[in-house]
Amino acid sequence: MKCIRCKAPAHVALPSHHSGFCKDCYPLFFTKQVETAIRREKMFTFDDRVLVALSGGKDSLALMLELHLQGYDVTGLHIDLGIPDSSEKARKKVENFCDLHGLTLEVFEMAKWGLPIPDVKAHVKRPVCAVCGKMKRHHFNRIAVEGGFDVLATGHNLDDEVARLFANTLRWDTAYLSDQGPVLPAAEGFVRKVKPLFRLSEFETANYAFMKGIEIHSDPCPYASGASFTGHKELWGELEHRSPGQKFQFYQSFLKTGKPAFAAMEKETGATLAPCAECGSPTSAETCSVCRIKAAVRESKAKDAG
Ligand code: Q46
Ligand code: ZN
Repeated sequence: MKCIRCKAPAHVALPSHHSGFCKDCYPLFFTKQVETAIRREKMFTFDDRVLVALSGGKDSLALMLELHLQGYDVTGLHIDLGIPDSSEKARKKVENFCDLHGLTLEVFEMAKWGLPIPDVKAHVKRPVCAVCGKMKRHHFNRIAVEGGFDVLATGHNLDDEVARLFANTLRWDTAYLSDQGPVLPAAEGFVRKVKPLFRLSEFETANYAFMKGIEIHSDPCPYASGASFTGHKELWGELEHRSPGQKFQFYQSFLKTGKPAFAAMEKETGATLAPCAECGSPTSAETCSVCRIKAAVRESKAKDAG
C-alpha cells in the first residue's frame, strides 16, 4: 500500500478511511481530524483557555501535544490519586512530558485534599473505579471553574465513546444518552467539556503518540477490574474488522438522531441543581456526592481508629 498523500510506502493502514499514510504524512492526517472535530463541533477557539486533563496515558498526552502544536492556549491538569507505585509513575511521566514541551501543568493531590484512592478502596463499599471516576470528574470541573478556564478537554477517543454509548444503549440509560457526545455545554457551575479526539480510534491515537515519541504511562492501574468496557471494545473491534467505518457511523448516527430525542425526553425530567453546602459544586442534594463520600470515609476511619 502507498501513502495516499505522497505515494511513499505506507506505514499505517486505515481501512475505515480507505487509505494509508507514511510516517511523515500520518501526523497530518491526525491533525486534520482534530481540527475538524474542533471546528465542526465548535469546541473552542484560539482565544479560549483550555484545561486538558492529563492521566499520563497515550490519549491525553497526544491530545495535549496536538493542541499545543496547533497553537491553542493549553494548561495541563493531572490528578495524583495517591495509589502507591502507580500514581508516582503516572505523575512523573506527565511532569516530564510538560517539562520537555514547555507546557504549564497543575497537579492536584488527592492525598493532600484528604481522600487518596486507597482510602476509598478500603472504606467505601461501592466499586472503587466508580467512585474514583466520580472524584476525578468533580475535581476536573471544580478546578476548571475556579481557574476561570473556558473549557475542559479530555482524551476520550472514538473507541471510548462507542463503548460507552453501547453500554448506555444496552441499559437504555436515557439520562446518560441525552448527555453523551463530543461536547457537553457549560451550565451553571459546570465548565464546557469537549473530546477533540472523538473522530480518532485508539489505534490511530496510539500511532500518533508513538510517532511523536511521547513517553506514556502504560502500566495498568492496580485497582482496575479489567471490566471497564473491555468486552464492548472487543465486540466493536470485531464489527469494525468486518465492516470498516461501523464505529464512526454508529456514533455519528446517534449524535444526529438518537441524542436529540433523548435530550428532549430528559428535559422534562431533569433535576434542578444548587451549590453543594460543603464545596459549592452543583448538586441536586444539599451536599454533593463527593463531599458525602469524603465524610463517610472520615467517619469510617475514625471508627477503625477508635
Ligand atoms: S485510576 Fe481510578 Fe482508573 Fe484506577 S481506580 Fe479505577 S478509575 S482504574 S481510569
Ligand atoms: Zn460538595
